[in-house]
Amino acid sequence: MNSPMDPIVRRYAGNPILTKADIPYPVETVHNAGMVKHDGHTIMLFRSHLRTGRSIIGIAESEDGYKFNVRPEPFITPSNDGQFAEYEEFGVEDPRICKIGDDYLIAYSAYSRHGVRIALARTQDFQAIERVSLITQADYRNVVIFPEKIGGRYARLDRPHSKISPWAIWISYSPDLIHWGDSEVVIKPVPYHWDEMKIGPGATPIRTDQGWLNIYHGVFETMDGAVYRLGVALHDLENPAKVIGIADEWILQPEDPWEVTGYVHNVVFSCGAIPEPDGSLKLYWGGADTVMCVGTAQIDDLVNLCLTKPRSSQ
Ligand code: BMA
Repeated sequence: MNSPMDPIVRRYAGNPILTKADIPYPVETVHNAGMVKHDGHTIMLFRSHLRTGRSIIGIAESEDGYKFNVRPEPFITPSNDGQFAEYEEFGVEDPRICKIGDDYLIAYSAYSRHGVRIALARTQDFQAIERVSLITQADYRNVVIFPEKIGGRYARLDRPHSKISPWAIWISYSPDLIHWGDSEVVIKPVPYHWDEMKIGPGATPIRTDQGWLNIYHGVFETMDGAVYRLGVALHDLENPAKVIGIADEWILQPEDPWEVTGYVHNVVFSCGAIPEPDGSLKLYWGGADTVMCVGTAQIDDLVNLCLTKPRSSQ
């Protein structure tokens, strides 16, 4: 349990844990990594900007979740084949990983002259990768798939891009990972609040006894540009469209020098967190779209924040 003086997310003293200096091929950034445990190792799929300004996805592995070894080759680069080539022309970004059965599903942003869509790929071993489908139209970002079927269907949170209403978090369902529907909005930004400009799902939802823990990002526009922070919400286990509570306060904001300054200033952005058997959580985030960082939190503390200090407006 954290005391009122402790931060709810404790930054690792060795941050940043991965930078462009660690990558054995030329890149300018290392950030917004999807995370999962596979065969006892922690897998990190991280985004990097090339010097063209376009992004690719690399892979690193770790025994302890802090020290990562980067593979010599990137893991996902824009496809040269058919439909995927058309929609990945400008790059692949921000992967989220979900383990379901023996499959690891990787949902990532596919950028092209047609906008940004979400592509879904599948692997069982983080060696071979198979592209499954493009699962949204343009413009969508931030798809996280729940790590188990709910009511017999796959479920996901996502964030359509809309200029009419503030960018909000939606839920959709699918029988087969290809066709998605029954969509509805589940969390909206709150006016004059740290997430007022836009919000989006971050880490793959984490099952707790009290509900699905959703670590999301929220953006606030200032005179000096946007500030990206992280917050938490709790969704009903059987019906995740029902939000039990959304913490009023953010859980992490840009504070370290490599979060405040970099490729994009004032950004902490998460695409993955790993729950540990002892009830703790390793939360990973990109700092200033430039480096990867990690911190720890108690899952109970995050759940309690949603339950005991919720926003008044949902
Ligand atoms: C969002 C996405 C993220 C990025 C963030 C801050 O729109 O592009 O990949 O981390 O902006 O630049």
